[in-house]
Amino acid sequence: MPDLTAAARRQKVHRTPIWLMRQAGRYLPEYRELRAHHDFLTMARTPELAAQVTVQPLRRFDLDGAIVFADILLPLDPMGLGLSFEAGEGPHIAKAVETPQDLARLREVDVASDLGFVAEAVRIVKSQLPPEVPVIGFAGAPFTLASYAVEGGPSRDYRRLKRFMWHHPQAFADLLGRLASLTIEYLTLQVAAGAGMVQLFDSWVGALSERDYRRLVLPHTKRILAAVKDLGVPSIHFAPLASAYLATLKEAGGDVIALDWRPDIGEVRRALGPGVAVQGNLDPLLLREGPVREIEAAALEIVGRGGVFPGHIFNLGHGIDKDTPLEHVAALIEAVHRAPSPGGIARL
Ligand code: 1CP
Repeated sequence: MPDLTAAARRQKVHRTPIWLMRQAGRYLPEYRELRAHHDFLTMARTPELAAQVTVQPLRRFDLDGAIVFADILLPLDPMGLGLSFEAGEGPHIAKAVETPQDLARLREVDVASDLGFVAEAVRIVKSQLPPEVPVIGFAGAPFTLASYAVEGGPSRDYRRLKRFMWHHPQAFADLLGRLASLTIEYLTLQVAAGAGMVQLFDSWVGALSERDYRRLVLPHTKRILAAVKDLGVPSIHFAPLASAYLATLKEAGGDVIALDWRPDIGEVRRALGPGVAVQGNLDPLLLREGPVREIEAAALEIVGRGGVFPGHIFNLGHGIDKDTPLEHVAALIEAVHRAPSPGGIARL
């Protein structure tokens, strides 16, 4: 079994596996070169280009997994919300959900035809990589997807979404329920195409109180992660800033909980116990700024503290910054692979 999936299942590994969120992206000159000729959505929707970008970081670095090049927002477009990416401004949703009545106009997505290009990219990548490097499929979680659907783009405080949630709890539940059903079908499609594990990105859910998270979001996340379990692949649940209520996140049922860079990974593992794996948790800004000896020292400590039980996947606490020097990435991967881990590793 590849080290990445073994770690997700809390089994012994040869060395601590590492991959980086946003590893296929703008810090790579070969990505920028390709991107100069194609807009982002064209790249994501053309399987050959998406596959090429997915394997770019693997050609350079000894990474343990390949995350398919796509975006969590892609499913919103076939729902009829109108997705575009404006240069330098991030995503834009043209037909945002403003009232409960707006839910009636949302289209039923047929994942095989509307999002089949992602499955095709997974198939191509899988055929190009050795079996010890799994393809990581992914999707946005319902709350984070709903944040774009309701806010119309990035938001500082999610005020519209929270207002919608508190004033129209039934419509909010309907919206999250629809997004959860779509996400289950979308992840099923990616696994059928060859994804060996999946990550669910709930990037902005940490804006919620524990109370609202538990009442209004957790049931939907639970349903998705249970469905992924039935597919037979491990799941990673990324909910940065929600580490304020880690025990509640654990109830969602993912095999791996992904941490941002704030909590001490050793304390988190002791609090959660040996029954769940953990991913993380280097500060992406440290990887960008360096110096290399500080990156290496932090990596060594994270591997040591994260490895108190089997089941640690090394990653950053959030996506890699576009201005990160390539030498820093290379040094980090080497340091993680070399580092001794107390409980997680048997040199097989
Ligand atoms: O200009 C460009 O080249 C586009 C930049 C870009 C890239 C490279 C965007 C726009 N998306 C992506 C790819 C992407 N997005 C991947 C590919 C695989 C990899 O990790 O290498 C993944 C997993 C995502 C996931 C994603 N998209 C998230 C969740 C992860 C996170 O950072 O929390 C979110 C929130 C998005 C939305 C999105 N897409 C793009 C941008 C700039 C954003 C964020 C906008 C915002 O701040 O709200």
